[in-house]
Amino acid sequence: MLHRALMVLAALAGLGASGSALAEELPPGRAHPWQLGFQEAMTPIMAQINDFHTYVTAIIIAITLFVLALMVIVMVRFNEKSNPEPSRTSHNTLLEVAWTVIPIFILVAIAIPSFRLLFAQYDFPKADVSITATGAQWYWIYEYPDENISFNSIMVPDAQLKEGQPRLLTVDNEVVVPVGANVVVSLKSNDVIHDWAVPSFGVKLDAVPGRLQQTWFRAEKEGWFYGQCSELCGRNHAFMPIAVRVVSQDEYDAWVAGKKSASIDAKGKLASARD
Ligand SMILES: [Cu+2]
Repeated sequence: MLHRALMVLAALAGLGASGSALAEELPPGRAHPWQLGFQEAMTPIMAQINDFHTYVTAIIIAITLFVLALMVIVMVRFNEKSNPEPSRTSHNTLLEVAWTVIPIFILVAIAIPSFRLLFAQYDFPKADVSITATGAQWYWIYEYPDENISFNSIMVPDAQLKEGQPRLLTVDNEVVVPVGANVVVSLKSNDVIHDWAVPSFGVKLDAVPGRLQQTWFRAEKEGWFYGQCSELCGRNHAFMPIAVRVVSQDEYDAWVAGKKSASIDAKGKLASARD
């Protein structure tokens, strides 16, 4: 029996391995065909979420196998044929203490790392970059209050996608952040509840009208990372993706300078149009 269970586990592990082989075809920061588990962790928080998930899954598997083994023993050894004279035992103090105390230990063993993770998620480091993200129907408005930059981020329709741009995830203006920087994202909403979620960053927080919420991430790899609005917010809920481009500090400074001069240009044009 144990042998068979091990074979099933080995087969599942094989599936996982083939899933990660497929994963290598695409860059990190997005879901892959036939993917099992979470997206690859790009922030320390997501790495911690991954570890916690593996840890709890191991506990669940152990408990499930234990209960399965007990059931099989009962079926084989205590059926009518093999055990015609049932015992009249109704009490076993040691067993009763054990089935009360052992689950308490298991719960404590889950609770401690769970609280540690919860504190890490809400323990904001000093922000290197502050961003305000506002959910709107159906796009995101981003502001960099320290840099005086603001722009809308709208999904690029299929017909306008360029080579290599992922469908339903590409936006016209992506969030740009420097690699290794602590980014604090303040979230609000213009209309209904949206949700700013980037799986590979381990970030998922509701944008609630009339309420300011905050989350943070520190991306440790350069590249493009994607997420989507994760709250059923209306007709175009599925079409308000979140794209984050993580770049080097120099590239980030250049991007900030470019955005600033673009907004000054736009203001200049507006002023001259008024004259
Ligand atoms: Cu939404």
